[in-house]
Amino acid sequence: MAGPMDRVTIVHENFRRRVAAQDLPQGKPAGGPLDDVTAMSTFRTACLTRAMDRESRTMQAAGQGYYTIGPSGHEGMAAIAAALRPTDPAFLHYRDAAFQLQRAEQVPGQTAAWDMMLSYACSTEDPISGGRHKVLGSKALNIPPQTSTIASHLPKAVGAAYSLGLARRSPPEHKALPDDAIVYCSFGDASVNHSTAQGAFNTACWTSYQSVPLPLLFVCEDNGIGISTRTPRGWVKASFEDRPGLKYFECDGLDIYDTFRVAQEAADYVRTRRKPAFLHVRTIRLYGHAGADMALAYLPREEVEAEEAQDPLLHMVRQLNETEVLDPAEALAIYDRTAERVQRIAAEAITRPRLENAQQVMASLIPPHRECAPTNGPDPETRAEVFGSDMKAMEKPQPMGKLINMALTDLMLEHEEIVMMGEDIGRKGGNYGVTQRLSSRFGRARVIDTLLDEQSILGLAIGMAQNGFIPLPEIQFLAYLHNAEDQLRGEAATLPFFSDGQFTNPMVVRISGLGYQKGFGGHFHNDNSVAVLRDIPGLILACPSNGRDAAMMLRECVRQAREEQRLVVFLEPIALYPMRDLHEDGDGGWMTTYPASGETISIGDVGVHGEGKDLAIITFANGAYLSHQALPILVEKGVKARIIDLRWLSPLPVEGIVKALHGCKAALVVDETRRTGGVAEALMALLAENADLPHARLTAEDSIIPTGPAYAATMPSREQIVDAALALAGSRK
Ligand SMILES: Cc1ncc(C[n+]2csc(CCOP(=O)(O)OP(=O)(O)O)c2C)c(N)n1
Ligand SMILES: [Mg+2]
Repeated sequence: MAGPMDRVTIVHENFRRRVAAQDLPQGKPAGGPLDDVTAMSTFRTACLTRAMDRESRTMQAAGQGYYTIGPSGHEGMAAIAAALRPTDPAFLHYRDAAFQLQRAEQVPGQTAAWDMMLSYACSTEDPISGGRHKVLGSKALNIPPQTSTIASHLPKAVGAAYSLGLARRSPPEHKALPDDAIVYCSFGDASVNHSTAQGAFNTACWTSYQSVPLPLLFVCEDNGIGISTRTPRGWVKASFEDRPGLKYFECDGLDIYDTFRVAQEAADYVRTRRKPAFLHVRTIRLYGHAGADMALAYLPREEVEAEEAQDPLLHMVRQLNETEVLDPAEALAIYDRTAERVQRIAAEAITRPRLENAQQVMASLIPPHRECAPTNGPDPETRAEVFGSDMKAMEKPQPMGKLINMALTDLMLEHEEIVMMGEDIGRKGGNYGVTQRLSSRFGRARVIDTLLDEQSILGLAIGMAQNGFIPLPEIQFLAYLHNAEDQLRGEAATLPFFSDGQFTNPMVVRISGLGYQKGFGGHFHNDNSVAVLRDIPGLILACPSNGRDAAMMLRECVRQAREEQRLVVFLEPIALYPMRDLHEDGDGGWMTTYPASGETISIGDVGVHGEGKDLAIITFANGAYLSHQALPILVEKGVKARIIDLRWLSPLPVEGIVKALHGCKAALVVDETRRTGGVAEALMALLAENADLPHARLTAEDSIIPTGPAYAATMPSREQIVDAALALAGSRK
């Protein structure tokens, strides 16, 4: 059976033989606005792209390259790059090497082939990922690297396009994109079916339907197949030619004249109308899907050969001959010389250093610090005006929901680049009133009521962050994060990693979550699992237990996003939003006062309450509240305990915990998340490794939260805390 290498050789030999014999495929005559110089340059890029792809397979066979998913058959994308500006941010399909190489022609001083080859070789000198992955991408070319998770880059492309309108009116300090840019976003034909892609198309349409500017060019590279599954003939066109708010264009990607002409029209439409468009490009796929994939295993030989006969490079040779830009003999010479040059580049690239250890790999998990202009906050009059009657409320103890609202108000006053987005956060002020009045205080452009789609909310945030805004997206309930968590996990958290810290998307995601809501909701509103957030490298997970802490922690979270470019999740315990009392009705024991401006709680700072030495209760959120209730009961029983409120669930504040344990005889972990995968697992390991004292844990059951009277039955209660504390410390007295 023919192997993948064989098809590469066959396509190569076909090209040489057919050009030499002037046996070129039929097609529409060349015509349109593509000038001779650009046509020539497009052909050179196509030859370069093809040679790079061929070489990458040779490298892989020799153990010097590690991943091949090729651009062959998609070389016509070079003509699209030529129709755009290099300052138009491009979120690229993995087959778009031709686009990137052509864009490099528009920017002086680029060494794109060398750079890309270093990425194939996974060299530390690869200027985009530092050798971490074979990704397309370039800071100078405005191409942020993308993951291979198909369709996952579409929501942020929508976000980046949305950011342009806002940045025009209110430019953020770290604005990255010019006002007249359009956002480019490409993907395959099978990818359009992904719910993430469909969500992004829908959000783009929903936005443009309301005449909100959204200069975004979606480009579908339709090679008719996704790995081995055929896209039904006509499906892409039938699905997209008639969507509200989305203008449809189509072109033949085998014909660079047609492609350039239509791409120019489409780009012009998007740029002048500030509306999204969908450009449907016909391509073919050569050499199967990727590396080891053999198309002959699932496609009839005649089909594979029929596609190969339509090699876009052959079409280019025919067209350039027709327009008398280049005769076939010269074309062949360019093709051969390019292949030789690429071989020389590859021979050099594989000698360059590669990543060797964990430290090197991990160096870009945390983005670099960025300098920010100092802000002194608003002047007192403006502040008083914006806060209104809340200025008085500020002097008295308040429940947590109210203090978060005040902190958000102050932060938005101080940093104009903060933008909030979420379901019902604006007019309604959030399901629990936490964002009340923010919309009237700061306007609907900064407190965005989004459509109902969590992927779009996070995508909007990521795209806006890439243009210098500091987004504070809200996920209404923790249970609803999960349909969109890849936007944090696979996208936001990986961007600095795969770009060696050159592209970042700092933000603070606010999520209402955890359990204990009396009489409301069951699981969907009381999700008590944070495992999916805790193991995301580089992500900071904050979780306050009271209003004063919440306000100070939120300030630190925004600082972390703004100055350290970090991805932060701020988990707000819903049940504690309205909590006023601690021990008995009317005692107001869980209300706190608003901290003065400038007071913050740094990452890693734990809260320590009490000085008891018999026992330390290590806990957070509702667990902290219940443990505070347990304290006097324990005192009655002769056990003096202290509470260590974690505040930061990831990374865990190891040093802070160890220090706070000083002098304690035992430690009880009280964890309202599930026993399996819950925070307590990590805390028990932490105690075993770092503290020489008896320890035990009380956790939630491995259950889903019910609604009704048993709403808290699966989670730690005050009584259970008392019992567990006595069992651990009481026996030791
Ligand atoms: C979310 C996700 N699911 C599955 C895959 C595996 N996968 C990689 S490429 C691909 C097919 C994509 O086909 P298409 O969109 O037509 O792009 P093409 O490769 O044909 O250019 C699949 C299923 C993936 N990368 N991401
Ligand atoms: Mg396809």
